[in-house]
Amino acid sequence: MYENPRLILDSSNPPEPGAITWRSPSNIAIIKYWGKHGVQLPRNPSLSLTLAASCTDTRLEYAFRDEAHGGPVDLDLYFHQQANEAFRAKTLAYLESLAAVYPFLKQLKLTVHTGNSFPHSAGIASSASAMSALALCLCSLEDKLFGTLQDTAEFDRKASYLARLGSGSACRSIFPYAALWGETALVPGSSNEFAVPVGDLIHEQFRDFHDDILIVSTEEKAVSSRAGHALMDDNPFAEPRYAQARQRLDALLSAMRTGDLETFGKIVEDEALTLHALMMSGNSSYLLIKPDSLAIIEKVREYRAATGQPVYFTLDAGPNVHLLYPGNIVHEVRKFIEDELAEHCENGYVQQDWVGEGPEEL
Ligand code: 2P0
Repeated sequence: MYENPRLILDSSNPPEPGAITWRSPSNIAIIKYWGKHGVQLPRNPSLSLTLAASCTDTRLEYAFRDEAHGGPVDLDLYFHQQANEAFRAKTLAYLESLAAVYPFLKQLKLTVHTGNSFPHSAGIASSASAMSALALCLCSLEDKLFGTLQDTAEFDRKASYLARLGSGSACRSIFPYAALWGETALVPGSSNEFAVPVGDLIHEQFRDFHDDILIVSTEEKAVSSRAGHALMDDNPFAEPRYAQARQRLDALLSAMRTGDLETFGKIVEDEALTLHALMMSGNSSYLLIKPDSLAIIEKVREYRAATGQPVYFTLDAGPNVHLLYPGNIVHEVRKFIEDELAEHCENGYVQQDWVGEGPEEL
């Protein structure tokens, strides 16, 4: 949708070298994206809370190179100050895939310095924060070189679009508090191509919300998200699942609008278990949750039954458990985590996070 106009630099008037840096957070899906077609086009709409502490900082340096722009993108990449060939190859493939949108990338020498706020290999998904940070750098670069993204809403939309091309869930990280990705009549302006902000559609208590991530295992997953999405293509429950996600989105938006925590919590947990049930019921079946994930889930439900506190679990495509709860009970919940849940985490590790205001340019 952004192929035209093709943005090309005038080699008789080359730009000065420069650099751009963005910090962008991860996000946690409440309604899950699971199943896609084309280039990261979702089978159902998803809705996420934008996090604050789990983020990626990316600095993009650029300089004009006076060469024909038909060759490969010229890229160096450093992850935590070290040249990283695996990330370079991944980023290069992404930048090459953008050539139709951004032919000018081939006219530049690019150097990326990137790093995460959380320990590498902590089992925390980094593709959402990493791809959104890079997409934001690319939009700032476009605006610096061509002045074409002066409008903030248009800037964010394009950043979300570019992030989506790198990793579907990354498109939701662009916006403060909460984002919705996928076309639905429930939210005017929603699209399969990019996410839209929905922070204004939710009760203020969801802006002061915590997500403590209980790291059950840091081992690499047996089945990647890419392969997991692909397995949805012939999952016998795929169609009812996509319909269910739409119904749940409707109920979730109402609950989040009015601040109905109980309904919110029920949908959060049902979505988490459905996601993993889909993994268990595909062809081939697989399991990503571990005994400690289940032990935590059971303890959370027991704690809620005993105390009445609104603490809910969700899961990403992995064994780690996210605990979602409002800010006014942070002290009680942190004590519960310390006393009862940390023992189920690898080296007792818990990444504390909360709902945040979205990316910032540094
Ligand atoms: C989500 N997940 O909505 C769902 C729920 C994980 C569980 O999107 O292939 O890394 O890059 O589009 O976004 C993880 O998959 O997949 C994911 P690609 P992505 O957050």
